[in-house]
Amino acid sequence: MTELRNYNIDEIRRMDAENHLHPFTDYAEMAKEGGARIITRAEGCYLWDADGNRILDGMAGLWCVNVGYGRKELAETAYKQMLELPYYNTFFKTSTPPVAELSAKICSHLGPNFNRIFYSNSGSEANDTMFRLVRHYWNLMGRKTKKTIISRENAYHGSTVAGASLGGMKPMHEQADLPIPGVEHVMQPYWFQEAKPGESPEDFGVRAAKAVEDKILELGADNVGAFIGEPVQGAGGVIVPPSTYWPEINRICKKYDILLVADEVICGFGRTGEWFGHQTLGIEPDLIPMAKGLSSGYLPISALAISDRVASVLIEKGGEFYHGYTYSGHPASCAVALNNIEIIEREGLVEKVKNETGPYLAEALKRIEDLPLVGEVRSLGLMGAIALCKNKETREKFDPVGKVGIMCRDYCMDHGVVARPCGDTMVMSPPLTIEKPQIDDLVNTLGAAIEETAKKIG
Ligand code: PXG
Repeated sequence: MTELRNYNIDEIRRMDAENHLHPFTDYAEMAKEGGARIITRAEGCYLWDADGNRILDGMAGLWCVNVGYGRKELAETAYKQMLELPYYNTFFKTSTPPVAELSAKICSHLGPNFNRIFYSNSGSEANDTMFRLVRHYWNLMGRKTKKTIISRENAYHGSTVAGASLGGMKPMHEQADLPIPGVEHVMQPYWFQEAKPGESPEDFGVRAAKAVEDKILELGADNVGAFIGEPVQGAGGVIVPPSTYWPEINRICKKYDILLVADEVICGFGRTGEWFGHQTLGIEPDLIPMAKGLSSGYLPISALAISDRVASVLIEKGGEFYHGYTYSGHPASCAVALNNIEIIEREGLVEKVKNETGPYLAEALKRIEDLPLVGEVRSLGLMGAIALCKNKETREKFDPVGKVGIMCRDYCMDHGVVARPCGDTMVMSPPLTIEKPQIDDLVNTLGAAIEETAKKIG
């Protein structure tokens, strides 16, 4: 194996500043602040930057490095697979061993209704696949008007045209004249911010689900093909819906014959304390986009799990499905994803989240609940959030939204911890390998950041 490369960091900084456009970045602002922080290596739950700082990664990259950094085993698997067969496609009635094995492995964690997997390279592409499959399915069923997909405000489903349309992020829509026709949004099940005074979480959950039913009735059930939701909204701010929400959504989708899509891109592969978020929350999906934790980010890969209900129609009536990507079922990505799942199994990481670290994170968050600015703490498994607000009683938001979150983030970074602000909600999603002392570190640093920020803004 080759030695680690010796970088000329000043050159790297210059090339990054002059030749790279970053995703989701205000370019002028980044230039003003002196460019990007260069990350050079990682191990376990820690990153190191070019200046030698060690940083606890409370976000597992972008919610994805579930097995933690530095897994030699995954690198060796990629190396061996690349030597043996670096690439071959799965288009024209060909396949490869890793893609077949991975498909069976994913299905083994999904229960008896799911026996088919379609591959792509990112969560966005998995959702694009879902989008096209929903339309194709209802065409095959002879119900050609059943095409609109209902999603939620403040949802995140990716950055492609379909993904961003399905998402409910207003600034993304405005920038690109989205959503495209055939996508509608309803309220999100965010009790802390959207409940009426005195409304219980349970009543609110039913009301938020009823918004879906009202939309179906407004559009006509014959025009609605699917409903999509993240089991727990991730990028929207780790929004754990009330217990009444998903059972109602199950009932409504069944009643109006609407496909239920559980976007597991963040919640999948142990994050919520079960293999999948829909299992934790009792959701009965027909289609499941997944990515991130599927390979723990070691190589790009995503998938759409297709229930027998949909797959049987596709297979029996479908003819050719004119959809796929050059890298659908990429052998190296599949081999690494398979090995990644084996690590999660072997190390009992799902059980660890459920029984040990998930409850520990919840307790740790409870300890900082009474700090100034903290409106609500919430978590499920190893997804956590601290919602900050101007007034704890009225839950009034800061104006403008986001500045306080950035102050907290910057404090954390200066103190060796990555935490992510979603507006003024601080979220965390560490590797599933995180241990209790590191959880204390993460939450204590966030607590200190909040106290410091409260002092600064008076
Ligand atoms: N669905 C969900 C639920 C996601 O969270 C996607 C789809 C799209 O996946 P790709 O692989 O196309 O990015 C996501 C991605 C953040 C952040 O800062 C969140 C995501 C991606 C990048 C940043 O919270 N989620």
